[in-house]
Amino acid sequence: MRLTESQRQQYRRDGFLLIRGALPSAALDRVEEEFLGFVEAWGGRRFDSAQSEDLARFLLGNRELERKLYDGIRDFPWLVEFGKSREIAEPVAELLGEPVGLMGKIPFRIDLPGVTRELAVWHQDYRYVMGNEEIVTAWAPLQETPYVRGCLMVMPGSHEMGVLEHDAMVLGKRHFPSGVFGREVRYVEMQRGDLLLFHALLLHSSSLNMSPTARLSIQARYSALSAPTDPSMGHVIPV
Ligand SMILES: O=C(O)CCC(=O)C(=O)O
Repeated sequence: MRLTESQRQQYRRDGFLLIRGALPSAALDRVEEEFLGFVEAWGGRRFDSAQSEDLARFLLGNRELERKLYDGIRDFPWLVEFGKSREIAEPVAELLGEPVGLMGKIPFRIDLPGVTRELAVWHQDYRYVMGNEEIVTAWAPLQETPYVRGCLMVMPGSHEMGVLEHDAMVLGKRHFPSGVFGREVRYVEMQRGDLLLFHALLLHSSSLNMSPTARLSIQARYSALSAPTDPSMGHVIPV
């Protein structure tokens, strides 16, 4: 799939691009299956769907397992395979206009109902990802993610503000830039299969999962191969 000129312009102007139905169902099924396999192997219970309310309750009651899944899953090769898929890598390469690489550290988020522990408050990825300011994050939910399941929020055009100091702190450990809240905020509701690509300087935030089921998502990051990256983001894998 090639991006249209209007999609490229949108990304340049807004700092993000939502591509509906970009990801094949089979790729998402595979990730979901792997996740449920870990729940079974590490938690001793089999669930047929990651959208089961029983699963959310099971994980809410088992903090240690939730932590183990959160930290353990990011190291697996099937996440790299997912990140290398052409449905993501090709549009990213088009946006950056040159060959790109996938950064080896690929977070897999598990946001359980009502849990604020992992909430990412307003931030620019550059603060954490470093390396270079053109890095693209590909955010892919494993399920429908409307407002009530905690869709991402973005501030269109905020990437034009340059690198911001994240000078304020909340929830004991999260930093955000103060003085940015007069801007337009967009809630990006997504379906399974949709893909959100955004610029490393775009201001964005989690919102709370208020649904009865888990909100699972993958955040793969891509850099131009010619640009510097920070070693903390892992080895850059050409795609
Ligand atoms: O998924 C979320 O809620 C936040 C993700 C995020 O902020 C990021 O990937 O940079």
